[in-house]
Amino acid sequence: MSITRRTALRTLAAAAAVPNALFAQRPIPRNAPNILFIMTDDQRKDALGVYGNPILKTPNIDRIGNEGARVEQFFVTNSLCAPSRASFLTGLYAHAHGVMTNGSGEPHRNQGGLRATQRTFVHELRDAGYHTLLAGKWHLRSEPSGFDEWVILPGGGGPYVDPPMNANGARVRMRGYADDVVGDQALELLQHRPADRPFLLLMNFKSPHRDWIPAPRFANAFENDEIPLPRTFEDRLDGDALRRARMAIADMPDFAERGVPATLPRDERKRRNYEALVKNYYRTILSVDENTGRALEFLDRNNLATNTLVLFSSDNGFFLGEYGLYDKRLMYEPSIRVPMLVRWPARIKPMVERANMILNVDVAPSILDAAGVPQSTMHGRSFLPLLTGGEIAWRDAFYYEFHEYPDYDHCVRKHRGIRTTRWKLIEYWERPVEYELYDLERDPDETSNLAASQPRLVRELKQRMESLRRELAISDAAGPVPAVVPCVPGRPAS
Ligand SMILES: [Ca+2]
Repeated sequence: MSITRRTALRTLAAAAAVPNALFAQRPIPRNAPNILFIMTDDQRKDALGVYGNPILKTPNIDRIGNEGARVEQFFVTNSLCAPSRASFLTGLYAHAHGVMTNGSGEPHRNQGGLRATQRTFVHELRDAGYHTLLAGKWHLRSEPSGFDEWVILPGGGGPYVDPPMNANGARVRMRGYADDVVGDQALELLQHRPADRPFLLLMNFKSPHRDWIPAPRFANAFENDEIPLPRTFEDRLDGDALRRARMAIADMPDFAERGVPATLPRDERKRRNYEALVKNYYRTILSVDENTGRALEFLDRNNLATNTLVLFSSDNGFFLGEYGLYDKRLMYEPSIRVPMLVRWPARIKPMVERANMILNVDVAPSILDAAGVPQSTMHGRSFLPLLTGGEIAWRDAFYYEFHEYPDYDHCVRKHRGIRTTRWKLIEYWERPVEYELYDLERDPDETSNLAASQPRLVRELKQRMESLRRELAISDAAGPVPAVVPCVPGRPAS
């Protein structure tokens, strides 16, 4: 079926609408804010003007941080699309919500979706009387649940142009550039929402994710800009785990047909791939910025801005040439740090939160806190008090985990770790077991592995990590630690 995206939504919305009152078990709290949660894809923290990017201009997204709060230390607890998105939705770590991997490859084929019984903050808000909406990338193998209306891109995002979508269970094909379609759909959902109840809208962009195809109007942006190299561009990471990982920017095939022939000498290919990657990545983010602006304008035009909580974040970060790498997964800072901008004029004065490590699992409890529907069964906790002037004790360490191995594209071994305000310990826990220890204060680029020279600190941090794992109810299977299985590069990841 090929119909215009507007007609599609109008038609499907009528079929899908279920009287929300049926679900309203609790009264809507007085002054409950509307909630607009904008999720971008693979967008690292510094890929925004408001976080100091010298080349990429993002005036619309910057508004959220300038008119609200800009969080300086926001992390994902698993730097991969589906597990991180499930953590945002549930407030839980991957082992608890069950989405350990993206669900690609044979060992993971039954994973990648939420269980039918798994509650998310969306269910809680709907039960509290919110009108709940979703437009854009979903990437969980389970269908969206808890939404009054939803329209999602296929799989991890689908094609960039004229994307097929699933609207409330019906297949439709839209017209246009994927993130413009996400913008259109989001506005359409907002326009015909019921006026008598607050809304939740998840607006999920996809274009900064591989393959980095920009909208035609941005195809030549940054053409004459010089892209500086990261300090660690020529660094080589050592150890079994990192020798296996296939994330070298020199070897990425993506730009072979876009001006970087595979026949170039490796050093030249590495630099040219880097430049093509960064420019196209930034170009896609221009679409995210423009469509974010359309949503903010909608709030302005309809006098909704004051009592709408707007959040902007990303499911994971991304290497742009650090250690000669692209992609994410690994527990280094460029991969685990993402933006978190929060605007809610009724409650949050413009501020910068620098001190506290805030996590993706904190978002669900924070949104519920803002809506007046607090709960206590999640791993994360509300960070709203940190942004509204409250004094609360906060964590000084957090746990990280990555499970998608073997993944035939990237071959990044399973690992886990602890990050404190100063130290980071990474444990590749299958045999051969490897540790990496970094002093983030003296070595923010994580270039000097101190694990061999500081065995006592490794032991202490490992104990702290174990105690965090106990708090999160994570335990290892009985029996000996398994040896790492081979990862055969080139086998297709679905
Ligand atoms: Ca992602």
